[in-house]
Amino acid sequence: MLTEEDRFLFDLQGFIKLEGVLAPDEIASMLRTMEEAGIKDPENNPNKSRFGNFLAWSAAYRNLIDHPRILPWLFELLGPKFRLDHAYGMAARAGATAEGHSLHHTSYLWNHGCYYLVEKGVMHNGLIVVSFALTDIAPNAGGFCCIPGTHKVNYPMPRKWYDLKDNPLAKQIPQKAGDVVIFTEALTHGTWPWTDAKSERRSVLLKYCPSYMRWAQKDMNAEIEGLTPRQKQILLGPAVGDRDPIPPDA
Ligand SMILES: O=C(O)CCC(=O)C(=O)O
Repeated sequence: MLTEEDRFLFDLQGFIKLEGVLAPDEIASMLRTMEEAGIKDPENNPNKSRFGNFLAWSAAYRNLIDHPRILPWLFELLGPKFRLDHAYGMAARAGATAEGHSLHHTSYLWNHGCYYLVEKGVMHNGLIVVSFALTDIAPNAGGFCCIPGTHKVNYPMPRKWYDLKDNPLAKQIPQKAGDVVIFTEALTHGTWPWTDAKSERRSVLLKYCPSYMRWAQKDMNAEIEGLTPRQKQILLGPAVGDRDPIPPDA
């Protein structure tokens, strides 16, 4: 159940940070699995350092799809019929190609894929991102950044504020390993280059949308071994009709 505070903060900022969603032993085993899968030589360029297919790695990864701390947020932000559209991981280390993923998206122009609106007290979103940190993201280390509040601006953002360099509006959001940041894709956001030489970034991002929508070129693979019936349902392709609500308890 979301609290009054949760709703207020998400509406105000366009994102929310949930602390301690994953336990240290879960994280350690997920990082081991990731290492075994060969994700160990990241570049500090999100276009090179993104990796996929992690849902096939283990039940710990698959269980992120309908994690009990996250599900109430998905129902609140997307309603009872939503789907997992795509998912990828981010790996970064300092000293590699120092490029970030520049700030993108704004709610100023209606974008059918990533909107944020509140109608009669209910939030509606085009795409919701759930970002699980598997390693610490220290203040100013790099990683996810955004301009809070831009998911509901009414005027175009001056061009200069899309640039991450010396941007007084952009905020980097620190996370501890196990914390989750949920944000609406309508928020102006991006990836700050990773500068922390003492640690590397390992995060996995799951992106959900209403059941009628698809962002990716193709559906997620719902034939991965080990998915529960509810997880399979969340991975279904887009449809308006003939779609059951996701069961809150499974
Ligand atoms: O976590 C990040 O680095 C931000 C990723 C991003 O820009 C996105 O999901 O579109």
